[in-house]
Amino acid sequence: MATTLQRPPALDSAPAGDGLTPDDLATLEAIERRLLWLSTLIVHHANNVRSNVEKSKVGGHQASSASVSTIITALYFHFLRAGDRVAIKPHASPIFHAAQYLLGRLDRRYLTTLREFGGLQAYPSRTKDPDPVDFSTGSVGLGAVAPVFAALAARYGDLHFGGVTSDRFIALIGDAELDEGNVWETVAEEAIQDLGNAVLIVDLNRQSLDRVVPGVRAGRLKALFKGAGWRVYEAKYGARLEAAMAGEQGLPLRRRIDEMSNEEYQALIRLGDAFDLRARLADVPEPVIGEAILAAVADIPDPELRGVIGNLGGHDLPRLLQVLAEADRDGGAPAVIFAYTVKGFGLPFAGDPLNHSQLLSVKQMETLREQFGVPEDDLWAAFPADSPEGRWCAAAAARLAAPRTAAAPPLSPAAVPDRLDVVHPALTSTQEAFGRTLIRLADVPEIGPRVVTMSPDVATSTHLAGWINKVGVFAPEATADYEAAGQRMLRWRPGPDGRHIELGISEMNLFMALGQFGLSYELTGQHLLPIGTVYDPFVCRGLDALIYALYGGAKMIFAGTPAGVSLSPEGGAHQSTVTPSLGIELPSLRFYEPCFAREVEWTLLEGLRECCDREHGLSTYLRLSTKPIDQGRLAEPLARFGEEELRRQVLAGGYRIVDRLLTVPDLPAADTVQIAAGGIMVPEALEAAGRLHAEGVAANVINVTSASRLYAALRAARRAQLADAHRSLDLGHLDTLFPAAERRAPIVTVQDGASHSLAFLGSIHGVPVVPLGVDEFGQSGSRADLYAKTGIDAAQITNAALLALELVEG
Ligand SMILES: Cc1ncc(C[n+]2csc(CCOP(=O)(O)OP(=O)(O)O)c2C)c(N)n1
Ligand SMILES: [Mg+2]
Repeated sequence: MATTLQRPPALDSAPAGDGLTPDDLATLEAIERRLLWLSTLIVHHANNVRSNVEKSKVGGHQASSASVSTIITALYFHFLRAGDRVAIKPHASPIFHAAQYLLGRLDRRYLTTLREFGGLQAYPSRTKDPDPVDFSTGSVGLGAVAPVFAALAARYGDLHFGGVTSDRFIALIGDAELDEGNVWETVAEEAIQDLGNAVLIVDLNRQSLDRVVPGVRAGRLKALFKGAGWRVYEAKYGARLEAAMAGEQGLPLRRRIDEMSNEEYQALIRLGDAFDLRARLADVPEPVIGEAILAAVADIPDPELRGVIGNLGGHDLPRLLQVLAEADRDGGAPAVIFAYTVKGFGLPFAGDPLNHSQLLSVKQMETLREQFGVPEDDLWAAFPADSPEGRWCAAAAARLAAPRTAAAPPLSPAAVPDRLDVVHPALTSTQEAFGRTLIRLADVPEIGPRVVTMSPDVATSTHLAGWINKVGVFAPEATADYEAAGQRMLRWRPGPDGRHIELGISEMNLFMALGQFGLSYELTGQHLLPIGTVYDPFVCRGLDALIYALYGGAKMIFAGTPAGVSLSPEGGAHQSTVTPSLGIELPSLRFYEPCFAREVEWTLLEGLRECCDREHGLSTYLRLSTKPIDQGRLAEPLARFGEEELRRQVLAGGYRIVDRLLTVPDLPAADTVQIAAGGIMVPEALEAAGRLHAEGVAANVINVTSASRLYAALRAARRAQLADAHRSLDLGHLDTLFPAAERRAPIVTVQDGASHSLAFLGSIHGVPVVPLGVDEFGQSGSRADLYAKTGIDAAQITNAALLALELVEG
């Protein structure tokens, strides 16, 4: 193993940079050393000191933390100010927490709790970590670009309401995160092009998990960013290496290092022997050039040579501070800084291709402690308050703490009305109802102005045209409407007061944007209510970003529309099947599949209420359809329950749209079958119920408006039973839908989606279920064709009901 990589002695003439004196620099370097020590110790303690009864690997990444030690120092101890929002690459969590500790923002007791239950999370978590984490990270690539969308939310909030609390958004990312396609979807997104306050800092250590990344990739990456209109900066070489490569004499050395592959460079900076190192540097096809390279390094003493050749800009504080200041000053477009670093910097395995999960041995830790001058009896020591470092940390903490703009309180859920009384035609779809409801929503005091819609190039086909005509499209500056003269269905008027954000066709970007707008209150002090639309099958295309948003605690609404095979002629590539299961299973998400226009209105308003409850509110998924529904079918249940009660039941997950006691009270309860239909399958279920009645069979039809709420009720009931065996079973709303008196009635479930999604209903009372749904890929055809083919038409629902009754009798 190579010995510890040392920083070369500074040049006497080195400029301290950004107004810093050489003493300041020495203080910052001392802070950096302590950060490096603490982050290494945090991982060491979790793996080698803390008791580990299960004997399982704990993990943690010493090398990844070390790689960003200088960047973290530059950011938290000099560059950052109050309100700045920062994403930290997942594997740098230990050094992030070490910095928070030195800044007094993390209690010392947490330093021994990395990856422990209730302790520091493996990767930075907004919701679970005890210190101020702005963006959760972990799945590489997602946290990397979240700040860009947060910057967009800040821009939007500022232009509409003024006074955001945060105006700089920074991501410190691993270079291998740039392998993830979603990063490039963000980089190329038109909507973020002029966000001069978004900065990505790439920790360019040329290593990923398994290997040194082959070739000289940085040039290609820079060109990609540049081509997409980003500002590109680099902190490539440190002052010592720059000095060696300066002028005519240094040119051969510069060329040699610039053109060298990543693999060769990594091997070079790990060579312990200066003689070998010189020989390898000079090992080029043309001897004359080799001689010139040797001449360029001739004055560098042997003990310093490796440090000079490995002296990269990402470990050179003055260079880093200078480039950060430039990126901050220039503005106009998002910026990327390529900071060249060494993975494992300052640790024995620096630059080792296999250092990702390597840990220092107990002996190596002891050597490091001595080298860094950490007191033996106080391994976790912060700096004394009256030391230069202690004073520096206190000043940095004060700078980060001073709020610049006070945030107004968020909107209250009480500001959301219960109803909007939108007038709908007698025959309309849930998707159309959604569009109409939004238009009315625009005028609701307090709430309406805070609603912002977004869509990945499907605004018109998801029925946002009316809303867009009313509220306009968001753009930082008004642009000319060249089509203004003509009569048009859609007026596209981009300007700073527009309330719809149009994104390119990237469902990833949709959910990234929804997620960050859904945290706008926490991240920018302005409360926004984001509503997105996306074709339902393509929810899966943005699923990772959706999960990321929910994991980070975002509160948002999205409509997956159109959904299912009901979309008919559009064909299999556009017909969703598995999405109801996602709606049921994703944490922090409420899923509704309304059937009638009024139900769309009620569920959308409930979703907004959730967005206003910043503490306990959840996100909301409306699965909508283009299938025309006869709204007259709602009249009877509306009259029977009364609006308030019907609304309550819709929000609780469903209601009996046909109740056998009312329709066929004389038929025996023993012959009853339950037909539970997910949202828009209600018309077919009603027709089947009519046929069954005609055959002397009693059927209830349950309009399942929210499978996720019904499943949550069942789970809660079972958990309560588990917790207290003596308590009587409380099924909550399920008891209204599936009352004890009918507990033997079998169930037919009907879903325009995977049949599995409603099959759980049988376990409420332990009865047979015949689950109908779409379990194959779709195709073009009429709705009748596809319902018949997939077995969800009225005839097959009727047959399934008869089978279900046989299963009970048998
Ligand atoms: C989406 C995703 N895939 C895979 C991983 C596993 N993984 C963790 S770190 C890593 C390599 C990261 O390399 P880089 O971003 O360059 O960071 P470094 O280790 O160099 O600090 C991988 C593949 C992950 N965390 N997320
Ligand atoms: Mg890397």
